[in-house]
Amino acid sequence: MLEETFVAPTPKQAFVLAKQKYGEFGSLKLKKARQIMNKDGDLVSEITVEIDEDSYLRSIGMQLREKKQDLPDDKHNSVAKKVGELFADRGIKREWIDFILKEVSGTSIAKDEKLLIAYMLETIDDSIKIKKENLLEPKIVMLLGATGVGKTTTIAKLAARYKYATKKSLDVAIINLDTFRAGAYQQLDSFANLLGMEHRFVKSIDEFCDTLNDLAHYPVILIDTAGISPYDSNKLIETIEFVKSVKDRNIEKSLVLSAASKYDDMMDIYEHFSFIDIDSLILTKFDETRRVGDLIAFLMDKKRPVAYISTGQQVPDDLLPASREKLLDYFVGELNV
Ligand SMILES: Nc1nc2c(ncn2[C@@H]2O[C@H](COP(=O)(O)OP(=O)(O)OP(=O)(O)O)[C@@H](O)[C@H]2O)c(=O)[nH]1
Ligand SMILES: [Mg+2]
Repeated sequence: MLEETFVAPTPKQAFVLAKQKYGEFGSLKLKKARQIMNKDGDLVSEITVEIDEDSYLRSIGMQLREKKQDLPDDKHNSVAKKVGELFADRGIKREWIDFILKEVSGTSIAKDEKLLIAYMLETIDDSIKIKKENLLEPKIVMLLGATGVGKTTTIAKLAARYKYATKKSLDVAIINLDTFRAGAYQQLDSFANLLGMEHRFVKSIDEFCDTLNDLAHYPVILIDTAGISPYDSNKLIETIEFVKSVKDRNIEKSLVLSAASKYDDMMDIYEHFSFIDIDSLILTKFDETRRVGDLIAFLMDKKRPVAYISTGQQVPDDLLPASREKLLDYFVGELNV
């Protein structure tokens, strides 16, 4: 038996989600239901259902073969070992792999290489969170991250998306808090001029609050910040002060990370920014790497929703709303299966 958790506003809606996924393939058994607090402080319902192996296999479109072929144990172990190593070599954490292998141990999934890979990919897919794009919703978004990851370029791409990607076209203003880097003003100013957008350069907290008030009539405000390396506490403290100074407006804080970074570096950066509640992630430089296993492992650990994927330097084209399919596509390409 396999278990899966579904979350929705009510237990009934959560069960409907489970039925949508597995219901047509067999009966579902409810194992647990509880109320949990989501990140926005709302009470939501979480249910855990038990799915039998056949229903699971059918739901992922696999042909059922002879159930429980009596393969010798060493055959079963060698499939699990091979698939385990395949994922471990691509950066997926050993504890997670062992947990999954234990979960499927003794079932027909564990005896078939393709099925086991499909099962592991499906489980990874389930644990990656996506933030759905809404180009019609007014918002203030602040981009944060290490130096050179692509914050400013992404601000320009986002600004162009809000302004030109839908008929409704929300007016965009840009605030630049990067007081550290020479040339930071000019870089964003030339984008803003090109796109015909308001651009303000702000040097102090008072100025920041005044500017937000001044620009209150803009439905979308994008805020660029200075690149902060994990060892630069001064810049981090200044940026935290900027964030904490705004009490009456909701700012979405989005951490920009390079997809080419190593797992430990991503964890360090994420921890470094942990004083600022990060709401979403923007992943850049997908065009510069063929190895996204570290990134996938990081996303599975931190469970922060991914909002966008950047695939190159071109403004505005090289920015995509994030999707699980896209992220998994990169990873499957790397698995070479
Ligand atoms: N290949 C590639 N290059 C990118 C991508 N996004 C941004 N860049 C490039 O990365 C470099 C740095 O981009 P910026 O947008 O200035 O990065 P930043 O995070 O604002 O940098 P700082 O403000 O100095 O911290 C530029 O040459 C961009 O063109 C991407 O998705 N792929
Ligand atoms: Mg910048």
